[in-house]
Amino acid sequence: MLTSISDAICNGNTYDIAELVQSDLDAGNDPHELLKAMTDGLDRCGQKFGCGEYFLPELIVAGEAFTEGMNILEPHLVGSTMGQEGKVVLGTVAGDVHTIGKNLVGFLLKSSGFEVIDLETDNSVEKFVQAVKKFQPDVLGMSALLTTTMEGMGNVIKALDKEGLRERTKVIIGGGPVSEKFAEQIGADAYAADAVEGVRKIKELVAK
Ligand code: B1M
Repeated sequence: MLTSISDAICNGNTYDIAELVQSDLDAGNDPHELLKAMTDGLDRCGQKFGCGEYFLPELIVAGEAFTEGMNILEPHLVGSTMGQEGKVVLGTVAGDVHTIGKNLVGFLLKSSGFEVIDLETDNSVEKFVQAVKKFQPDVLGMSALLTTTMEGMGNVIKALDKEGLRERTKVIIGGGPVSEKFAEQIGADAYAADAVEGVRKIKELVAK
């Protein structure tokens, strides 16, 4: 059944995905395994897009199918929402509308007791800086999925520095094209390869 879920995402089957997820949950499958299968489906869709087998419409419906599936799955993944571990401002950088990874990070943070201010997608340097001024988070988290948008992260860090906000705001970055090395280059405090690592590193940053 997990294969069907992965295939439904990869094939952008927005009609059946909710029912498939629900019936797997009813059958007692681990929600985290279902999430893995859904993410695997997206990865395969991305590979097909990368090699020219799929085109933009396929990418769009795969993203929609993932969101439909998450609507059913999310309540089953939630852990404790109690407690205030800290405040995180989260968003994707300018020109980037990939929401799914960022949403997973935000979701796990909330489940771990963090307050999350989600700036959603396509945030300019100015928008990030204004949000840091307004909300005074412990951590700013930025996500980028495109090699053409990742450079925006460095610009945000420079702007925070210029505004005197860098000292009190830790910065973590994530997303497909970025790496530990890139994080070092642009002066971020941390990099995370996935959402679970993201939450762990944010906890470490807040504890420092
Ligand atoms: Co896009 N897309 N896309 N896309 N898309 C990729 C990223 C791509 C790799 C596909 C490919 O070519 N194989 C490619 C990027 C190539 C590159 O730059 N290197 C690509 C492209 C080219 C594009 C367009 C330019 C296509 C076009 O128009 N010609 C276009 C750009 C749009 C824009 O942003 N301006 C585009 C559009 C789209 C859709 C809108 C159709 C759709 C997104 C829908 C949505 O998000 N609501 C989409 C999708 C679905 C994908 C793929 C298939 C899946 C992305 C995803 O959600 N993955 C993707 C291929 C792939 O990644 N395999 C692809 C699942 C998600 C859970 O993983 O986001 O990596 P990810 O997040 C992970 C980690 O990276 C990490 O944790 C998450 C969970 O473990 N993480 C963080 C992420 N952010 C973090 C932040 C943290 C910590 C960890 O701390 C703050």
